[in-house]
Amino acid sequence: MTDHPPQRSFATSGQPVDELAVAEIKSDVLAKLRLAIGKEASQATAQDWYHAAALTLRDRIVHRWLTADKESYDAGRKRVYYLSLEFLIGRLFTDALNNMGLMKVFETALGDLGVGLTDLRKCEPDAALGNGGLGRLAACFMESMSTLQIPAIGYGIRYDFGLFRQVIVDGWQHEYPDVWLSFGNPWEFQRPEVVYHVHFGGGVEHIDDKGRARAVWHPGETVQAVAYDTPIVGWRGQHVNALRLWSARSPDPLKLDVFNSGDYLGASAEEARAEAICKFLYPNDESPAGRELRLRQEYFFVSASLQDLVKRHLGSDGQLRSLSQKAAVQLNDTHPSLAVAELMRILVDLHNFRWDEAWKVTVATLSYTNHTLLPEALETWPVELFERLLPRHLEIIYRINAQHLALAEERAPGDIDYRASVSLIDERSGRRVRMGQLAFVGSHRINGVSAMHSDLMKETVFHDLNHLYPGRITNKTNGITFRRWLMLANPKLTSLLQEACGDAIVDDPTLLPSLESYVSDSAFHQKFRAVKHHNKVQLARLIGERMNVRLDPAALFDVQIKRIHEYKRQLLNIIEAVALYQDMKDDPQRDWVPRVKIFAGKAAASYRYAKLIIKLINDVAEVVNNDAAIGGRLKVVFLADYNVSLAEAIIPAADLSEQISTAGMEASGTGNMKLALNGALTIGTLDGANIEIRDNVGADNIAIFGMEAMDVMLRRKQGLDATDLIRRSPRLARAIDAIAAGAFSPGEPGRFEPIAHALRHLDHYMVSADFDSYYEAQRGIDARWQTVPAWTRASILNVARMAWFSSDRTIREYADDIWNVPVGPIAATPVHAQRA
Ligand code: NBG
Repeated sequence: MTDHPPQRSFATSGQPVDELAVAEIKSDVLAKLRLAIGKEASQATAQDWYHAAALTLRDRIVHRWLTADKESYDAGRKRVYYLSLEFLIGRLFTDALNNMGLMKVFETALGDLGVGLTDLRKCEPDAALGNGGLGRLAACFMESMSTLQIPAIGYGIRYDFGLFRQVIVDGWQHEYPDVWLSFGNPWEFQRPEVVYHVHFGGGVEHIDDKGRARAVWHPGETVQAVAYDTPIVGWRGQHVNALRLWSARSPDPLKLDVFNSGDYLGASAEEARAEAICKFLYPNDESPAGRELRLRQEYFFVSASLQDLVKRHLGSDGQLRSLSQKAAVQLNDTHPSLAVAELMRILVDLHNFRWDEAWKVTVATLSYTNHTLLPEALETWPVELFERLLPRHLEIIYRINAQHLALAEERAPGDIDYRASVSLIDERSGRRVRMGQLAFVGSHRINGVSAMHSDLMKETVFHDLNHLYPGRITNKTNGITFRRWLMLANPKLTSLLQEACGDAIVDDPTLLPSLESYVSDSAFHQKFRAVKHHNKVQLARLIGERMNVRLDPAALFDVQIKRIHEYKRQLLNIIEAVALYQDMKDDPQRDWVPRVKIFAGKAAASYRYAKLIIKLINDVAEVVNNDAAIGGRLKVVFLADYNVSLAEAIIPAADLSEQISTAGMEASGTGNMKLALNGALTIGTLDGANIEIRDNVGADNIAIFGMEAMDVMLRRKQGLDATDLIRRSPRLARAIDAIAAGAFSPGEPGRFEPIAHALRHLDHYMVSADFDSYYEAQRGIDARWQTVPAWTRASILNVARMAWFSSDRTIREYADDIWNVPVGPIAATPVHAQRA
């Protein structure tokens, strides 16, 4: 590494460097290199340096961690347990450095050793233990809980392979395993002594225990859950919480007699079956085996986590009646819903609680966050599978359902439809357990993730449950941690904000509005634009290196980065690109605004249509990027393998943020917040948190287009064909015709026929229906871009008015309204909502 000059690129300017501290870090890193890695500096690879530096930093975090843990136990503080099958953490090194206030010291120390921090950072693999928004939200929340000094544990699964690595070959997505642990993981502590048994299968015996009926589960299979802890350090390093991830193994890893008989594979079959549970983030659920594995994952992590927290509670309180006073368990989506039945089982079967008493404790302890209204994402499981895998839990669910349906009968006597709608068992096509309903009934609070989403929950999926349990649904609009998404991702903007609003801005985002006093200051405009330009040059360089496409940093960088899904409508965006391209060819002399359309995102491996959309984007790129007739004024790029680190590179460089989901379908969005905070203007529908972004930044500083949620519902009900609509829009018709005729797939003209067909007929996602409105909004964006001061002004106002979207604000709301836990002394001033 010594041939690379150290790069100094993080927001550390202005901090004086403590020479003593630098010397200490240098000597500690060298000691780690020798003692923990077993190498001399002269032999060390970049990976070795990274590990030595990470371990040096970890030592410093551990001291705070142990202290914080002891203090919170001694004080008898209530603890939050965040149960999530996904934590999309990304890299931790610079995050932890920044929060510990050690960025400058490490940068200097490593620089003296001839090692650049930026290079080192790249040695850390992204921890991609999540799919998208839900998993990333869990990661932001973990950081905010530490920052706000809320004692908390995040519980999840330590997947051997995270979200697949996406490779684009000839425009098509291919999936490869993500081997993130191949070099070891310096952040985690294995806890071999923290092991729980998790059972599956078998049968249930009902016995008479001194006149009291008792259920005894005789399981057929047992798996061990082993804990791995990762410290999550909060801002200013005051508090550290643990992310505890479970790994699965067999209690009987090798059958020696079988091995000795020569059957080597058979000898470790049980081990393989157990380990399958933590092998992949998301087993393909197209096959019954994949679906069963998913349910096994859910129960595995719920059971281990509840055993762990019950043991903690008993350790400090000696009994479980007070559980809800010391523990708040948040269920992140329906994946941990089994916690309702499992906690009941623990209380009733193992701790002799009376049913009613156990139910009170359960409901008071649990709460549930819903992240989507899409029916396919609201999990249900066949009763038959439950019976086989979790027979006792099924009995418990039936009993919960019986009391719940009795209440329904009381509220609406004789109303069979009402009962069917609230029941925990869906009887419509085979009998299935509804996990959303289970989580709802077993929780004292159910929250949506944006104002509109929470309202829609009340009106749609949980309409009847809301009627039965009024007051339980509450809204907690998502947020993002500004430490990662502003300070780390965009050090130049951070420095400028410190200059303009004062250094305290890094502690307190409520100071952001003071930026508004610069909104007409042309000298400030210039600096602000210089920051964006710098970030765009960096991104253009990255894209040039990866994809061999040359981009002009002066062009408008138009960004859509998120999972590829029909409702997110990457299709609308790429069709607009086609129409724009055709218009440019018609009239090449016009002063078209140079635009770069940047896409990134993964499609679920089994989602063929989404993969076809990726192919279409790449095929359009191939034609448009190589057509000299448009003079390079439109470029389309699809960046492969989107992950947290790539997001950190793209977001600071974005001018325009595409948040164009079909209204009513995006629960909240968080990318929309990250992009606006970094000065991108949003073009979006009235969906999810876009609405609250508009309320905060002002309608003049965002481009809203398209149908509203109610119109969408209405149009869907009418089942209208889009043919008429397309006839009235020659521009749309021409774009679809070109795609259908193979203009972008000359080697296989029929390739995109399924897309053309969907657009022309049912148009379920309203791509055709919203096209004209979107196209107009885009031309409005062009016009605004051409008036530089107006654009800059809107961009500054976006930054200035995003304070409310800090995940610290969100976590304060959870703490007050759901968990009933105090927040620590950091940033004690409440963040004011600026909602109009
Ligand atoms: C996603 C929603 C997003 C939302 C995140 C975080 C799921 C199931 N839902 O709109 O689609 O921002 O959750 O709440 O991943």
